[in-house]
Amino acid sequence: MRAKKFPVFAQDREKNARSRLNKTQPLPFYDGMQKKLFILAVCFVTAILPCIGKPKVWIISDMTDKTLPGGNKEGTINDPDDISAMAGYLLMANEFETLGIVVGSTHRKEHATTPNQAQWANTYFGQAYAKDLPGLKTLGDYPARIPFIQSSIKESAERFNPNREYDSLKPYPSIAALFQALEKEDGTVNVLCWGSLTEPAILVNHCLNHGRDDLLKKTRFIAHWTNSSLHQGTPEHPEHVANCREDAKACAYLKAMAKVGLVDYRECGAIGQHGIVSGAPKGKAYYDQFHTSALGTIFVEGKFVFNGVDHSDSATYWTLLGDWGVKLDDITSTGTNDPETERANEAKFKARSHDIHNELLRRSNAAGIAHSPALHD
Ligand SMILES: [Ca+2]
Repeated sequence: MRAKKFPVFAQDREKNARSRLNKTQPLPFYDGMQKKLFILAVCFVTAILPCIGKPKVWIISDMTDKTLPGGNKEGTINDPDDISAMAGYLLMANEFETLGIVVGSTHRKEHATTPNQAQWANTYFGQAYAKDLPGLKTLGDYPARIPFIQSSIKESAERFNPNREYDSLKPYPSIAALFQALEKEDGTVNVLCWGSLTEPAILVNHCLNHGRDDLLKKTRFIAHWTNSSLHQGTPEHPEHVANCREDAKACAYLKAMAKVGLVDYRECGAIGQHGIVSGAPKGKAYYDQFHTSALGTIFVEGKFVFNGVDHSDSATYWTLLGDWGVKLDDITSTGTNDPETERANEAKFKARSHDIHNELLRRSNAAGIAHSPALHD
């Protein structure tokens, strides 16, 4: 029987070479090569580290300019908690690779004639972010800017039609942009859903009709409060919640696709509201501390109610980060949300809510400290 040949490893080759030479003599070739390899490895790690391990994020929000008058409790046509959630996200922006943020993904008819909401967001959040960026950069690798896109359904107020085949994404530039991002990216893209599910549903329909299951395999939807037996919804009708009712057919379609495993859909339930928000520090004195930075100011002024900030949609990105009470593994990928799981996740977020807010405050403080006195307006 022939003796099995084993591969000769680099260290064995070096050992053999050394034994052939004077044992105390250094090996210029190997030592030099090791140094070069070390330098190359350092360069490689330095170049790619900023992107390694950062979750890729696409956000779809129904937020709009809060100064546009309308009929909600705040007298506007905006969803105000999204503004606070977005300010918090921007304070945390070095933790993510942000691919795109869609605003105005809503069915409010008034938006047929309102100004471009991407322009509004790029000014409103963009200016605050730019102002805070020098301070934030002392904490980590924050992107130079964050791109906002206006939703394709903002003017049409269109809802999803499950009987239709969405052959072309041409009429939907914001959905086409997500499709292109999915084509380009290698890893998982996390689509955070903060309002209506029309755009995710059209994307899924389009991918399935074009045999692009490969793109759906890269997509993970993380939605807040599109199902809950405990809050707004009932055990018989957990889908009777605002974010699901906004486009009920889109919501039902996505849940059905998730149930048969065609998409990964993590349903947070109401854990942002009844975990993060309910467990938060209370009182104006605590939140006044955020006013030293531009993003901190937007965070507290977005929706300040019951002595605290409502930023419930933020549950999607705190879950994605996974170190703040609830992690992705705590939520099934099949779009379901049993009451026991929701109750347990609510308690987990509640227990860490002070830590979450203190982390936001730490970042807000760092963001504000670099402001020149002239910028404190
Ligand atoms: Ca919302």
